[in-house]
Amino acid sequence: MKFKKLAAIAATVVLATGIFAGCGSQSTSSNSSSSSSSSSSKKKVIGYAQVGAESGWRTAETASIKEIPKLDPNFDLKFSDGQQKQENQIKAIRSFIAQKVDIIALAPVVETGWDTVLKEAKDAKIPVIIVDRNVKVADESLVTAFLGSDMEEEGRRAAKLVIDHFGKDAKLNIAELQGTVGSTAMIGRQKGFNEAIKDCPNYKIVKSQTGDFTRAKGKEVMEAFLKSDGDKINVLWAHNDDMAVGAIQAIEEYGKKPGKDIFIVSVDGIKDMFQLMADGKSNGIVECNPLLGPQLLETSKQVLEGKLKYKKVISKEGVFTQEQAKAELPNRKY
Ligand code: GYE
Repeated sequence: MKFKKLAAIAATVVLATGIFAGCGSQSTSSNSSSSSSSSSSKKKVIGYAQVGAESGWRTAETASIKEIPKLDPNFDLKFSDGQQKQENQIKAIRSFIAQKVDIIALAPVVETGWDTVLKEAKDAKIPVIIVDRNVKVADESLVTAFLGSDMEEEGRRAAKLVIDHFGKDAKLNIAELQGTVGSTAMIGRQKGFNEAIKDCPNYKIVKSQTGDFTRAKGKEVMEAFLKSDGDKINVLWAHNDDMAVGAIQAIEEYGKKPGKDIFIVSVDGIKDMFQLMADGKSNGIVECNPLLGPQLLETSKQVLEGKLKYKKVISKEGVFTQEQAKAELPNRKY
């Protein structure tokens, strides 16, 4: 009885980005081929319902997922790009069910609205692994495992970069570029940041709007912020790097110096942002790990063998200041 209960409790493990980045091709592929190369059985198929191609982070994640068949020739991948639309992702899942894939992996664009289609997957006895952002479902048995980041923690870390620089008592007017509304990445980062600045009586979020995680919208929204409150804003908090990259262009076009006149923090850690930070145009990056392919492969194997170790695997991620940017740039893998 006790044993059963223990086994049923979802375990959470924290793993280092470095481990995944390093273990990538060699160790994962050699392990797996030795364990199942003798059989001539059919390849296992993972159906991946991706969000879209909205950001540098996403491009890196897609590339990492597409590595799976190279890491382990016993696996095939069916990949669908949802173009940031939930209805496309639902269609993709239904098509994976019809094709009888072995595993469905979903990077959900938003958190809610998945109950029906995930129940269909469960009824078809196809395990579902949620990757990157999370889902909110009434019946937790619809989800076999989750791999991704702690988005609230990322928001808290972004706030800490600001607090460490200015101090708790500074008077700040903060402009916030939100990610896709309703996504875990947006909800969690906003919540974490706002909680962390609660003890800073003079920090004010004066502007807050979504830029949908893209460079183009980040630029457009920042232009509008500057037009109405240009001389007031002294901090930009962007839920991802790409929106910050767009906003930096807008700030320069407006005639201000990004990284100096406006202190900038963002989440992800893509190379372009590290370069801008090394150039003095941004001030802080909270890392978010997109290199989830090797982990998805490993978790899929465990699920298919009935040996799932952890229901939740949270990536371990770093924080970088402007002073660290130059030294870190050559190490970036995405
Ligand atoms: O931060 C952003 C992307 O869900 C963690 O989505 C992901 C976020 C990432 O578009 O750049």
